This record gives sequence, C-alpha cells and structure tokens, in this order.
Amino acid sequence: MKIYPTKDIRNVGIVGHGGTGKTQLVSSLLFTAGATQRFGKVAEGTTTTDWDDEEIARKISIQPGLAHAEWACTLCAGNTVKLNFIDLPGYSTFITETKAALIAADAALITVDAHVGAQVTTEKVWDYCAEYDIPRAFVLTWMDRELSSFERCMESLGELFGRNVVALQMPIGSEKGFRGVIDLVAMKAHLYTPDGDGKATVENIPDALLDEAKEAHEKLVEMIAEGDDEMMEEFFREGTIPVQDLIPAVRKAIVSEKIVPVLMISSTRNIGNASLLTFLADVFPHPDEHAQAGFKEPAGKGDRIDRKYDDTQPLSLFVFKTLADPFAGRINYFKVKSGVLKNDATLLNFNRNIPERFQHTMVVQGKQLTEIQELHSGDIGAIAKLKETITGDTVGDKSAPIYYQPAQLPEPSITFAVEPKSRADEDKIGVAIHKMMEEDAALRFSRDPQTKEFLLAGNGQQHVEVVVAKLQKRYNVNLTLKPPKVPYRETIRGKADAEGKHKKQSGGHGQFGVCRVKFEPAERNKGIEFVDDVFGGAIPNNWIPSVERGIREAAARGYLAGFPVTDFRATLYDGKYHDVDSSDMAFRIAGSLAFKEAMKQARPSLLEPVMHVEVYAPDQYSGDLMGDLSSRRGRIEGSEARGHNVVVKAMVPLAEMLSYATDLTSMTQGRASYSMEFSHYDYVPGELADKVIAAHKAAHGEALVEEEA
Ligand SMILES: Nc1nc2c(ncn2[C@@H]2O[C@H](COP(=O)(O)OP(=O)(O)OP(=O)(O)O)[C@@H](O)[C@H]2O)c(=O)[nH]1
Ligand SMILES: [Mg+2]
Repeated sequence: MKIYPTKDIRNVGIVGHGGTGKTQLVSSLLFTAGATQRFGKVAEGTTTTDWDDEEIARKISIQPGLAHAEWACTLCAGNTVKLNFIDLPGYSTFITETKAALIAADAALITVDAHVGAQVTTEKVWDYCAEYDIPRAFVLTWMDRELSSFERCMESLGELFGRNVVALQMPIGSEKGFRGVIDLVAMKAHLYTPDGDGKATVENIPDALLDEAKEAHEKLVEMIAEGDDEMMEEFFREGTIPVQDLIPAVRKAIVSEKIVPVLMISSTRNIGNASLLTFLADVFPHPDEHAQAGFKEPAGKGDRIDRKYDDTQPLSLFVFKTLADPFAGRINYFKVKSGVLKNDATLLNFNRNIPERFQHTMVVQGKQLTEIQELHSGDIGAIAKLKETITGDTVGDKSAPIYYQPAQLPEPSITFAVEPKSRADEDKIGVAIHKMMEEDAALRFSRDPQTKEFLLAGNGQQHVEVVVAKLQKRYNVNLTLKPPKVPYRETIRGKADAEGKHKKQSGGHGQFGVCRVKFEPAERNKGIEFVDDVFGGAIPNNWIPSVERGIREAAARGYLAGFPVTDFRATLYDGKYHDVDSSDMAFRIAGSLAFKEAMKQARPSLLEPVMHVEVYAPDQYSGDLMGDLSSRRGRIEGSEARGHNVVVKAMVPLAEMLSYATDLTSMTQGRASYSMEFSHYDYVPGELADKVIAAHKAAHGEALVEEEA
C-alpha cells in the first residue's frame, strides 16, 4: 500500500436511505478500481464492507465498513489518489452508527434509489452532512431498474434540497437499456458494457441526446459561474468554457457547497463506475479543505484550538469507531487529524490520560487489515489492542493536548427485557454486554431494581435483536428477548414536607437518624437535585450525603409502579442525630423514609416518552396516515408534499408505536418508511396511567410486596 499525502486523500462517506445500494456501490467501485479481484455482491454476501456475520445473514449494513481504492486524478497530472470509503448503514435503527462515523468523512455521497426518489433517511443524512458542514453529491442508484427515472429524481431532489442541486451527468438509455452516462462537464458520452469491468469507452454524445445535453450543460455552467462575472462573460462570448478551466470551477463550487451535483450508476451491472470514480478523484475535497476545530477540554468545552490537516503540526487522531472483535480484541478506526502517525509510536489518550502504543498501524479493506508504516494527516487507519481507547477519544502527541468533539447521539428509544437461558448464561451476561457496549454507543444495559430483569435498550427492535444474536455467536451467551418495554418514569406535580425517622434503639448497637426534607417539582429532564440547607449542625456533615443517597436509592425504586422517580428537588433542612447510635445506614434509611412519606403528599404522576415521528409515503396515503397517528394519541405537527410523496410529522407516545413498523407496512403495501427519535417525556393521561400502574403491579406484584416488607 502506497503512502499518500493529505492532498491526495479523499474520505468519502456513503450515506442514504436503507437498501438504496450503498454497500453494493462501494463493492462495484472497488472492483473497477482493481482494489478487489472479485466483484462482491450483497445478494451473495460477498461485499467488502458488509463483512460481519449479522450483516451477511440479514443483507443490511449494521456498522460502518471501511475500504479504499486508488484512482487516477485528471487534475493531479495523472497521479493516483487514495479514495477512503466509509460505507454507512441506512436503516433507521442503525443510524446512530452512521452519525457517529460520518464525522470522519470530508464529503458525502448520498445514494437515492432512482425508482423512489428521496426518502425519509435521505433528509436525515443530508442534515448530518449539514451539521458537519461537509460537501455532498447525490448518486442515483438502481438506474437499471424498471420505472427508475432520472427526471423525476431531479425534480424531487430539487424541491427538497434547493435549486443548487444540479445534474453533472445524464443517463444514456433507461431501465434495462441503461448503458452509460453523459459527462455534462466535458460533454462526452461514457459507454459501458453491462456486467463488464465498469470501465468506460469515451465517445461523442449521440445526436439524439445532444440538444438535451447542451441545455443541461448550460444550466450547470450558469450555476457554477454565478457570481463570477469573468467566467459568465466568457461563457456567453464563446458559448463554452474549456474543460481544463471548467473542472477546477466545478470542484470549487462543490467544495464551497455552492452546488450539489447529481450522478448516477447501476452498481449491480457496473454501469457508471469509472465516471463516478473520476468524479471523486477530481472534484471531491481533500481533508485540508475541511475546517476542523479541537477544544482545550473534552466534549466541546473550553477554548477552541485551531488545527489543520497538516503533517507539520503535532500529531493528533480521533477514534470514530470501536469494534469488539472476539478474536483480535478491540479494534479502533481512527482519522489522523494532524501530524504524521508512524508505526510503533507511543501516544497519549487525552480523554483517559493514559499512554497507548500504536504498535501495528493498519489500513482497512473490509475485514482485512494490512500493516502500514505511516499515515499522513487526513488519512484513515485502524489499530488493534489499545488498552482503553474507544469511540470518541482523542489520542496524540502528549506535548500538544487537544480534544475533538464526538458526534451528538440521541438516547436509545426502546427497551427490552432479556432473560438468560441458563445459569451459565447469567454469569457471562455482564462481561459480554460490556464488550458489546464498547462498540455500540447506542446500547444501554441495566437491571430492573424490582423485577431483577436484565434490560437492553437500543434504537429499535432490529438493533436489539442483532445485539442478542452477536452475544450468542461471539460469547456464547444465550438470551431470550421479551416484548419491548416502555421506559416510563415517575415524577411529582405537588410539593411536600416530610420527616424520615429511623429509630431502633432497643438492645445492642442502636440505630438513629431523623431528617426533614422539602420536595418540589423540578424542570423536565433535570433529574434529581439535592440541596443541603441544614443549619447549625442539626445533622453532622458526614451524614448529609447519606440522606441524599437514601433519597436517590428510594427514587430509583419508584413509587407508583416501580419506575424511577425523577425531575424533583429535595431540600434537606433539618434533622436529629445521636452521638452513638447514628450511622451512614441510619441516615440512608431515614432519607428513604422521608422520600416515601413525601410521595404520599406530592401528587405522584407517571411520565412517558414521546417520540418525534416522520413518515414518508405516496401522497394518496396522507389522510390514512394522519388518521392512524391521531388514533395513536399522536399530535400531527404538519405534512408537506415531496413530489409525489408526502412526509407527515407527528409527536406520538412510544407506547403507541411499538408495532408501527408492521402496521405501516400493511397500511401502505410496504411503500412507506418512517423514522422515530426520542423527543421528550410527558404526563400519561389519568385513566391510562391507572391502567399502566395496575398492569405493572399485576406483573410484578410479588416483587413489590417483597420490597414493602
Ligand atoms: N438492480 C440493482 N440492484 C441494486 C443496485 N444497487 C443495489 N442493488 C441491490 O439492492 C439491495 C440493497 O443493496 P445494499 O448495497 O445492501 O444497500 P445499502 O444501501 O447498503 O443498504 P443498508 O446499508 O442496509 O442501508 C441489494 O440486494 C443489491 O443487490 C443497482 O444499482 N441495481
Ligand atoms: Mg449497506
């Protein structure tokens, strides 16, 4: 593997709606560029970037897949550039992986199924690109498919993303007859042999398409020249701009996000591959064209430190994905953010303040890792067996600390109880899940304090199913997945003033602790706030944390139905103690008694998670969709036309959305898609709350009684 300087590196994030052909696209590009000898296919489970067992079995991407290829760049005097592909999942249950790893890309290709046009995740990934401020281009996939339409896609993308969406190519032939593209910059026809090697023969544009191509060329040039009077004048005077001037201008327009070009491909039949590769090599930005900022403190805090993707700056790198490989151990994917990484370097993990040795730095081709001597600023690599480093950490030269901000990810939206099949499984579950959590930032694991059930929270049913399958395969931990649970919470709506008194002073060592605590509601999502307002040593300082702990522990166990009580303020203002009989334990119990007493007075209420839901469907379903969401206690926020589709946005309680995936499919014959993200917690209406509480008590009656005893 050659070593590439920054300006010859292109880090391309491949994003798009689920199943639009991202993985297949990467596979066909790798094949054409000679990076793989065999043409890998999703249908056969042989692609480079979907290499994980679960990905092969399910034929979908679950985690970021890395690959790289070399391709000649016409602008770099025929030099080859290194294309690093970051193939990202499209299904909404795995989209947090996409957001977390897209941060390493310097530009994105957004795939759009030419038969459908934009879909719900198309907009979502567009927003991620905007958040990271990276240039983007659309690739229409499935151009060989029946009813695919270049014109319809241009219309729908233009409507959605603005007038700067512009065609850089035009199709030659359509559907089964799709056999090439017209390069609207150079004004040449690129013809392909279907099922061939993906390389083009370049010819003049066929007469039948010439007028249309000229019109599209004019539109492109006008957009690029906009604001550049000299170029505009030249264009009108000469009727054209020489290609050698036009390519750099296109490049500038893309990098500055002035235009968003549209290209196209059939990646199962290898039509359009070479044209797309040349586009990426010629006009996609290199890392140093993308501004970056590190911070003096973790999590985006403290002053900004300006760093450039520059070999002469101190070394720093950012870990954007951790894989927990059961054999190789932990593997970290990282991007060199500044400086040069040399094999065998010892660096400092700034977040954890521990040294880490980069003994065998590697480049990644799917599951295959190859050692490399050095990686320059902006390049992407992998390293195995670091001690503690995981996703989101910054590592670098210890004399120049810096922290890059990790992606902001949403909280998991759905919780399942899992049951170990045997005692042996129960013993292994903790360690195994811990390893899984290293590679999966969207996973949460806990134990229900009342039922003692193990709880797994993730972004959707499929996400949690995949985790359970991996636990079985990798660590031989066998779990049964139970129906999903809604993570209700409890809170108070009123105030209370309560005394907690724990007194057992008959015989032996006594126990004594009294506390007086005021409780009041706090803002939503504030959690529990504890205020120490004790005067004159009514409770000695060392036992004040004991009262707090007692309150927090009791709140975690819940009051109405065993869900954690949250969003309240507890102010400890008075109490009593005994020189001999008081203890940490006595004050913890007093705190928990005060909490229970207060809950009787403070109008306890049930809270439920409310989700932000977006549904995409052909517009004929618009009325049905809205009616259905309303019947799920949803509040419709609006509906907008998207060409022939409609997007309906609503706020709906999670409790009503548990079977939505299946219901939506049957309601629309599978022609709709939706995304769902946690929005906020809100009160459960009275009658329903009673039902939830009753149901919970019936299910966990025993545990609750035990708790009282
Ligand atoms: N006919 C045709 N089929 C395609 C094309 N591109 C992809 N497919 C098929 O579409 C299916 C999904 O392709 P993938 O590459 O897995 O899609 P993806 O976007 O990576 O999916 P996720 O990563 O799970 O979101 C596979 O069966 C591919 O063979 C294409 O250009 N033409
Ligand atoms: Mg994929």
